[in-house]
Amino acid sequence: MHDIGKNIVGVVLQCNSYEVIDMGVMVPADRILAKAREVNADIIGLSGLITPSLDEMVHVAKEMQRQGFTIPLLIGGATTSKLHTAVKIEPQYAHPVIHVKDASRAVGVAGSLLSKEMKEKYVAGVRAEYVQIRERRASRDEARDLVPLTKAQANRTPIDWEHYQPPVPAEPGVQSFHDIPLEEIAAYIDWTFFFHAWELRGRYPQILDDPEKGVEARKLFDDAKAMLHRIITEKWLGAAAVIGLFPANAVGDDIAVYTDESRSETLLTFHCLRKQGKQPPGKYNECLADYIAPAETGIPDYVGGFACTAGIGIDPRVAAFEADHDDYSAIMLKAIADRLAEALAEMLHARVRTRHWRYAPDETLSNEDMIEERYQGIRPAMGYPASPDHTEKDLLWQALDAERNTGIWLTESKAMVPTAAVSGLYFSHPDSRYFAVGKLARDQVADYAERKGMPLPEIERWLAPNLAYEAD
Ligand code: B12
Repeated sequence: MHDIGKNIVGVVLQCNSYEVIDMGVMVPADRILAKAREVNADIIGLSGLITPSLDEMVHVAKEMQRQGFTIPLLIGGATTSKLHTAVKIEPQYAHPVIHVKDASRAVGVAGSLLSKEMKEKYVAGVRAEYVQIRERRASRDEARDLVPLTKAQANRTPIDWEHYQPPVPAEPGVQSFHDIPLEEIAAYIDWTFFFHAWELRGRYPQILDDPEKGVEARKLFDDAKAMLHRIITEKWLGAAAVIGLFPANAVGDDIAVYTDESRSETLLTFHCLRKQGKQPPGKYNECLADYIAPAETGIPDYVGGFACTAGIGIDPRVAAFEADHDDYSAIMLKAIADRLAEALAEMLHARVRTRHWRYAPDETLSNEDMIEERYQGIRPAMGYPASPDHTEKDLLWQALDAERNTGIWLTESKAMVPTAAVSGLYFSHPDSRYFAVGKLARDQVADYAERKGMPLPEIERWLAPNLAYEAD
């Protein structure tokens, strides 16, 4: 599951005279391998955006070994890493497996792999490095830096609930929004990330005057604005969203969402993970549930959820550009749709604070203030570092009836379709902040599996990048 990164690599390789066959997203291993045989491919490349792709890559490597492939396998994408490639993927396949950090390196790597003179030396070098990475990892006891779950729980975020009154949502329950005007959303775009998508690192607007990247940045920005104008006036894309504000209380490290204000019946429970790394004095083992009043305080609190997309109707437009061999415009459209999805999440959050939940009715923030997160409350997305478990999206979809209300659906690996989509939870407490759960010990993962009612090996697969131990 990945798009823009994969597209860019494809274009860069094509510009360097390689023939690239892009099979799209979420393609099963068998189809990839059958195609590779059919076209007699020299190299297979896989791209991964979110955690579940990592497992699929291991599966492809195993299948390549089983089916007797010998061609190199390249690994890339935002969620992949050299460490994961060395530890999990490479040992599955007896032929070269190489992690490529960005598109510019892909050309050199492909060149080395296809050159008779260079291949052997290059591959031996990478292999030796991966062996070293594995050895270092095996000798390092990651669990050593962690504290037992009970100890972490005792060092929760200190919130003085007795002297705090959680704000009551002005508009409780679920609300959906359709045909949201794109011009309203566009005002919330964070252009810095737009440039990242094109591999131009730097902050907007300074990047436009950068001595090295300025010219290219300006050209991209002009093209983006021109396309954005057409997207808006010609209605190329549709945007929809759903939000929900629910009575809730923390129950241990979970968040119980109640059916109504009587709080007698639980609609569903969100499960949270707690930071388990040893903390210095004055730092805490945070968990998102810490930001919601515990049930035993008897204080009525609330949690919110949202899902939004700005990618409705994008596929035929992208296909038309691709049919026209206009990869630049196809990537540009996807990059803008992604920006609009993020902008919509920002806009919704602002409206939730000022209108729907209304805990900050007088907030007046510029777009820059919002980008700097100078507002009260957070909106952690499932899959991001404070809530790395993608399967919790199932519960969010249930709470929001998100598929019916927005058309966004979840694939088996919990990716959202349309791809230009964002979802997450809302917390209103002024002390709530983003953090990274980081590495987890077996005691917490076992406890979490039990709370979720999910077999331990299954949740270990979903949380693989966070495990501080080798799962059985
Ligand atoms: C932009 C972005 C988005 C965009 C668009 C994503 C897209 N379509 O590509 C939007 C806003 C839609 C989005 C949404 C989400 N995102 Co997001 N997103 C990012 C972000 C900020 C940048 C990714 C990006 O586009 N980079 C620019 C491209 C050009 O770089 P790249 O993808 O790395 O690709 C380069 C290389 O990796 C390499 N490469 C890529 N593929 C290949 C393949 C081969 C063969 C080779 C050789 C090289 C190669 O070359 C590329 C060009 O140099 C990353 C964080 C980050 N800094 O990476 C998070 C990130 C990928 N997102 C993340 C998450 C969790 C999500 C959501 C699930 C959040 C949510 N609950 O809403 C959703 C999922 C969307 C879905 N449809 O399911 C996580 C994934 C973590 C994880 N472990 O799963 C990340 C890593 C953020 C984080 N730190 O936690 N996201």
